[in-house]
Amino acid sequence: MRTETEHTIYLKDYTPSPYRIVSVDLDFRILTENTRARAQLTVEPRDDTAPGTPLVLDGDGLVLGSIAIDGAPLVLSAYAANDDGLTVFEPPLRRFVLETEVTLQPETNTKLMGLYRSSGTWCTQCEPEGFRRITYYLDRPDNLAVFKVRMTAPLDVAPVLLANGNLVDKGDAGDGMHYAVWEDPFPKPAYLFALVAGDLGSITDSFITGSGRKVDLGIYCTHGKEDQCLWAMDSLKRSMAWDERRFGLEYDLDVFNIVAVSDFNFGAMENKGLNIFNDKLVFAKPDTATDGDYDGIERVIAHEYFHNWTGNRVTCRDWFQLCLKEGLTVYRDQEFTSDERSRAVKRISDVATLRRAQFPEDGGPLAHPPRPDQFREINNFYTTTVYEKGAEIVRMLATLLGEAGFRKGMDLYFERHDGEATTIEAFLAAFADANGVNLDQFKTWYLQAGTPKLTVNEHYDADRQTYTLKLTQETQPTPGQPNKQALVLPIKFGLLGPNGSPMGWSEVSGAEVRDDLIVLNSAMAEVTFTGIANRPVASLLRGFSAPVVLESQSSQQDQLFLARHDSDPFNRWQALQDVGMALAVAAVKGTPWSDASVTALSEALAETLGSETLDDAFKALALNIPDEQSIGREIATDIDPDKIHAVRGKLLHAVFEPLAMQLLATYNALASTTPYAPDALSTGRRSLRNRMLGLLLASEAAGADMLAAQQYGNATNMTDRMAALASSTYAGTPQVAGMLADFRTRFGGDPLVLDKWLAVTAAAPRDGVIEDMKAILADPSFPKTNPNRLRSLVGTFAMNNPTQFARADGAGFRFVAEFVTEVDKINPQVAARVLTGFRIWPMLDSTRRDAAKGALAALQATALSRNVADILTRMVGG
Ligand code: 0A1
Ligand code: ZN
Repeated sequence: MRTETEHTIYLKDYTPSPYRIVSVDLDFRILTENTRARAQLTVEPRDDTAPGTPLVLDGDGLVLGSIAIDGAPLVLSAYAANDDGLTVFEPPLRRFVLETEVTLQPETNTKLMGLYRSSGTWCTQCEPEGFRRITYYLDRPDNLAVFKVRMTAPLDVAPVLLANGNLVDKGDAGDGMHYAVWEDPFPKPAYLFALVAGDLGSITDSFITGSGRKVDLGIYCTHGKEDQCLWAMDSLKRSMAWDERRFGLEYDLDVFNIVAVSDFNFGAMENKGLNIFNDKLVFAKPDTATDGDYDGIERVIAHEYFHNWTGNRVTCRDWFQLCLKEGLTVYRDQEFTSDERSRAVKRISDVATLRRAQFPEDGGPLAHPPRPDQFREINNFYTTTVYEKGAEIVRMLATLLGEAGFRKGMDLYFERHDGEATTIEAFLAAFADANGVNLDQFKTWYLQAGTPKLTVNEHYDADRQTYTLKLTQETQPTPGQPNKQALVLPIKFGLLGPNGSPMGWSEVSGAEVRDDLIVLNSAMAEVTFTGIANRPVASLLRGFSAPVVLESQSSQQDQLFLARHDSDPFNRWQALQDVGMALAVAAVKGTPWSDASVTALSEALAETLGSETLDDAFKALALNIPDEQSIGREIATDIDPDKIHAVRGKLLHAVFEPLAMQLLATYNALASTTPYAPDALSTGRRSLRNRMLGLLLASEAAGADMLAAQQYGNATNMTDRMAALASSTYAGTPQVAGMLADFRTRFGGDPLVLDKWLAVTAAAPRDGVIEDMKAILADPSFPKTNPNRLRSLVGTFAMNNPTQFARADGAGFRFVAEFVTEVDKINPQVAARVLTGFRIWPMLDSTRRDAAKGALAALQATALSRNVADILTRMVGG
């Protein structure tokens, strides 16, 4: 494999830089043909820096124009500049100002890192290593500096000039140019730098902080989209209020701006005072955005805003500590949504996401600890393990310490580390010290990869009136970690008596048990409860209190008992999923289900649907059978996706056909007459109604296809329209082709809605989908530089179309591999991300495994970016 530079970076090699940059003065002259960036860096040696120690600055693809120290140009022999950076051989051993000038080509920057142009707007992305594509710098998060930015640009194409912090000056610069000067008083690492220059519309608002300061809020976007930014603004204001209420954290600058751009590698970025967003996470109006889009916007606006404290005020010492800011901030945004909407529903959907995305990562070739100790390409570590598993770890901490104890830890963390770049160790120390507890063993969660399996065996002794739970934990080896240690598992639980009500006990022994919490910190423990008059049914891992795979011997009868009676909504949902899963897995493995077991599940689901106490959103989640990928993961070896698809289809049919009348009645009863609103109640109502539609289609109820087509045609909002389209596509109804064609004409002009069309097209489980995608990609008008378009089509295919991606003839694998080769030359981050879809290959049957390996081998034979080469090497081993 021919790759760019081969190098691995190790956590153990971390050393502070011998020089610090304490302040930065940047001067950008932005022109349509190129941009000139002049930097004046105030540099200081450390106290212990030896004379003659060179100053080594990062740079990526920069062309140096001029260089001077304290105003005096450097002679050629005093420095060396190459593609990786700039070295000044013998800088002065005192504070000095290094001045450099480079010329940038944002127009041709398709990697979307550093300064680039998106639909005419100049914008930046610097996390993690993009600032070095703007100027020579100590591009590492532990160098905190204050930034002052001057931008000069043509007034006609860039009337709006934004950067971090506060606007301190602006004016005319002659010749049709104007300028603005922004100053950020908070020292920050370079990855939080941002600037935007363009012709943008905006909406403005303000927020009064708890201490009475007024903050000006602005959301900037393409002209004409202003009315689609209102939900984002509303979400922002609620986030600001929530962080004060829940964590006592106030916003610190006088301005908070958000800019929506069309070309962006991720979701959004928390640059200090100037968040830059992928426009799909800003724009919403009822006829083009779904409830899911509204949720996503609220969540990500909150997430980036919360970073102001967890990430910006307290940042990371090095990129190995990424989950210090990401896991914690995801936990905070999850809590925000839980407080704003339904806690149970949020928890269920987060766990579903964790299982769908993180568990396969943790159980496959790309597994890594939440805090890795080595990497070749840091961009490949913005993973669901760092984000979502990182959040689970913080959640466990909160469970173990209780809400008050957790808050004490957070307060101490900010008290100790505000204004610093720090580590996971320091984070944990704050919680340990604030609560007087030892978290040494708990820390293993950050260091160890893999999803632990928690096995539970129960025994009831009627004579002694004791009930014993034998708990065993085990984590399988992962790449580079053959031996695993026991973790601290907080297991929330309850015992249910024969009538479904909670059961108490007189004593408990065998492990640390506090009220409704068992803390398992060894490989095995036997927890015995005494004074138990009848055999209880245990509800374990309530609220999914630890990110593990729970394996218990519980019978279908016990599970359905929990589904009816558990006071924990998460476990009620889980119990129903477990029953469906057991039937599906057994059938795939050759043991068909019995009529009785299917009937029992149908009845429990009917009861759930008819409940007067459960809410619609919960019911929508409960009325389902695990998806094809979940069933595949449960089976884990020699997977045949076609078989799973077929079995699941039959199971849905068997379980839901008897309920057809109830499904239809519910569907009709939930029809809405009020205008669209994105609140939790209306969203829940729509999701239940659309689930009914999906289930009617899946059970092949007479006329369901027509009903879906009707809903598609008459929908007054995108949620209902998309739901009808997506379930019809999945079911392959006769009307699908017409619906897809209609959608394309209706919405083809709106790129974000076109993404929905691309995604449903790519997810269709039918032959011919690959040819269709090839035709779409071959169309010269398809924008191959836009990450949203590429991900909607090929990303969806690789992640969400298991039968066609993992085709036995290898056509799906080859298609994705060829796409990766091509897109890698344009945007390596997007290419690498799509490639991770292959991580399922070791679980497939041998024909498909060989086909996948063949496609990966062909890819390996080509010249690849470091991003793709890194994923590929880890994927195939080597
Ligand atoms: N810190 C951002 C994630 C992010 C990472 C890299 C990016 O560009 C390559 C952009 C955004 C977040 O957590 O939202
Ligand atoms: Zn983040």
